[in-house]
Amino acid sequence: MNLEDIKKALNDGDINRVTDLTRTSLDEGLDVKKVLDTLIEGMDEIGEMFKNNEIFIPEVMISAKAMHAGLNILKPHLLKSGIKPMGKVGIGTVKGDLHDIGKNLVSMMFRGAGFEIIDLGIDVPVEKFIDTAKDKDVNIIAMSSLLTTSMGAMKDVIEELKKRGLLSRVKTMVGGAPVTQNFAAAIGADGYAKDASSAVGKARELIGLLKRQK
Ligand code: B1M
Repeated sequence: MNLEDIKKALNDGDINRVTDLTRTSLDEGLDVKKVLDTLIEGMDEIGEMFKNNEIFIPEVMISAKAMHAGLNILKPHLLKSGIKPMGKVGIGTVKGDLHDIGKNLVSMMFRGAGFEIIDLGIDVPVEKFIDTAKDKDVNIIAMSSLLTTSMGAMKDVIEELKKRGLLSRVKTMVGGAPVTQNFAAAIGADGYAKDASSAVGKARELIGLLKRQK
């Protein structure tokens, strides 16, 4: 079978077809890593189209669901073949903020790109981010904020991580409509991304940095 068909089905947000094609590709003996790479490339293309305003949030959400369906088929095979996730991310919307659409979109793109995600939800207190960094072996603490009034909580998390000496093992990343690169730099975040697709690139970059530091 042609792996490009999986990308097309992903692009169409056709969950059943992505499921069937992923299953068929494995039945035909294709390498699980190759199938995974195809799904990731497909999702990267969707991210690129989203960035260029060629498609919008609903299409991305549907494709991300299709991506999950494909990944679910691959999961047991990936576990068997010992392929490790790209990295582990603890993500949440900060204290005082209940908006979760953007955070969910970013999570979906992360999952699509092969990251393992711990979704901490919304209105996440500083302590919960800290516990996640401390106990869950995450590589990145990712924070979303949609309100100018809750942005300060990102700084609180970073300062607390610093105080507890955790910044040598986790990178921090921030985003959300009112957040800017300048704000991210001012609060000492390691990374900032404007949207869900650039968030994937930034997370990959941060994981690379972390690996080089170790
Ligand atoms: Co609210 N709200 N809201 N709201 N709401 C905004 C954010 C607002 C801009 C509307 C406005 O006034 N024009 C305004 C904030 C103003 C400000 O602070 N400057 C606002 C307000 C004021 C409020 C309330 C205070 C209203 C009230 O009660 N008086 C209240 C606050 C409640 C609270 O959080 N404590 C409130 C409530 C709500 C609803 C519950 C009704 C609902 C949220 C539902 C939900 O999320 N489940 C809601 C909504 C839907 C919005 C708008 C309309 C849409 C937000 C959204 O989902 N966008 C929003 C106005 C707007 O943006 N047009 C608004 C789509 C989403 C995909 O985009 O989240 O920006 P976004 O995510 C993007 C990027 O920012 C980035 O990637 C995503 C995809 O590309 N990104 C990251 C996000 N997180 C990232 C993390 C990263 C990297 C990138 O790395 C970690």
